[in-house]
Amino acid sequence: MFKKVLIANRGEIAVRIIRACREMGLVSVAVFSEVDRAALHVSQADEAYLLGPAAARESYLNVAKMLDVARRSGAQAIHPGYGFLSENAQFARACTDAGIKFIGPPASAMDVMGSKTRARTAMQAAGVPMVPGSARGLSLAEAEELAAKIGFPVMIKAAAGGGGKGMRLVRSAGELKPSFETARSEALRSFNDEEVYLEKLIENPRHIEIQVVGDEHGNIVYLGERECSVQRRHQKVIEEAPSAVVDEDLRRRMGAVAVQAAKSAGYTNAGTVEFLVDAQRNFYFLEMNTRLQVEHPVTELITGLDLVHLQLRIAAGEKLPFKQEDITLRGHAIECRIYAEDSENNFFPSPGKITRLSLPGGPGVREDTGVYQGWTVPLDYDPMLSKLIVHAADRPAAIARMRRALDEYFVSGIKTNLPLFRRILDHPDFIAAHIDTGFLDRLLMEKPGTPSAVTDSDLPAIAAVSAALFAANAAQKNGTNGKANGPGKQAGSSAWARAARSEGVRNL
Ligand code: MV4
Repeated sequence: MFKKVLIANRGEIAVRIIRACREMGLVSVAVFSEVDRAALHVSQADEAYLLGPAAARESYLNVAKMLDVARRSGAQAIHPGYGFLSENAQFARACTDAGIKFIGPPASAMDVMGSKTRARTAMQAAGVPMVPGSARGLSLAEAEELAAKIGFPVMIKAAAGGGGKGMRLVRSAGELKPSFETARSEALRSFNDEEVYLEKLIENPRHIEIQVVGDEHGNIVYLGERECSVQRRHQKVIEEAPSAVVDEDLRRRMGAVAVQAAKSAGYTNAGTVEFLVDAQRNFYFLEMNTRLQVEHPVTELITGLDLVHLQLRIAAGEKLPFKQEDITLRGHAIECRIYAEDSENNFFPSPGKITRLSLPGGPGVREDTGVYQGWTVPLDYDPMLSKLIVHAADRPAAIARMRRALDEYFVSGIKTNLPLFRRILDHPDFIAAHIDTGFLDRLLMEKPGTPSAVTDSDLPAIAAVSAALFAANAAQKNGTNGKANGPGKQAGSSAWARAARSEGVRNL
């Protein structure tokens, strides 16, 4: 085992990896940009080195500077976290060339999965079920011919894309040419690679992914699935494990396919195979993420495993300490990604100083945070502040626990998307697990009580409802609702009320 690990990242994931290093007796080396001098990960690590200015190109994305810190600090391994350099095969190669262990898959596996067409070609050869479409890049004429064959609607996707970038939905033959041309030029502009390919559209799919982990001795195991359908603009908002639509049989089949996909790419370490799942529960390979993912904690909670410990052990050459049949899933876990975005105002970014921060705790609550009270959130990076994760016996209990934890969560100074989670967790479709990738957009279209929808003729009804609510609330406060533990108990103790109390406001 190496003794010193450089964490080439910032924020909550850097803190997460530093914690694993500490638990394993490894010395952790943090890196930081000029705006991150006072960041949490810097104070938590054993050592910290300045990379350069805030701009990621001059700091967290700078290969030469990162390797220079590795050399100066004497780190024998680099954990890239997620984002930044984590899926950069050239960086992985540069680490290897410099005699430093890259904690992740081999660069060759990153190359295969980094190109969606290379991945599709490899997965097709391995017999992995895929969305009907082309395995390689197409000309316009080829795209027109294929679309006519598989039928509209289709998706045009950039080979170098992923995560929703460089994608075009084409509903009919007439739209194909202009969409193809915009997709191509967008791909060229964004990825410096104009290769595009075509797939049949899967309408309103679920996004379900399988966690895999493989050692460097040929053993690969799947660790169940994560349901990641609750997303907005390709940014995940809530993830959970297990998925309500995946039964044991489907899990075994998706798991076997994910292991097959990983094996055929020569994959090692932790990775995720993403699938689209349609309403009939058919599943299709989408892409493979060659990194530790943001949402890995939900898998950790239901498997009882520590994925970062495993990553470090695998990178050090150890064998997986378990076999597939040793993996059992226990209970249900949900993660909410807390962003510095005002969900009540078009998700407007809200950087600034966190003047008050009170985090939830108690049974089954985990909070992976990269911030602290007094920290000024810079606007230079991703706006995710922390992840709130809960674990409970089953899905309803996990939802109840998450609602309770959200009630305990208090942030001031910046706006966050915390109010959105209360809406999601109270939504009948979420409660019934009727979620697909369109769920959150649909929820955001619903505007209960929009003032513009109110007319004068509604006023008497509004007055009547208000009076009824007032009376019911007063009855609950007086304990006359007959319930010792009903929702009325919460009425006097919202996070806002607690904040006001702690600031000396009386009678709340
Ligand atoms: C699709 C699709 C439907 N049909 N491909 C979006 C991200 C990128 N990785 C792939 N994406 C999609 N590909 C076919 N053939 C729908 C999506 C999609 C989506 C996928 C996963 C999670 C959220 C999504 C939101 C919108 C669209």
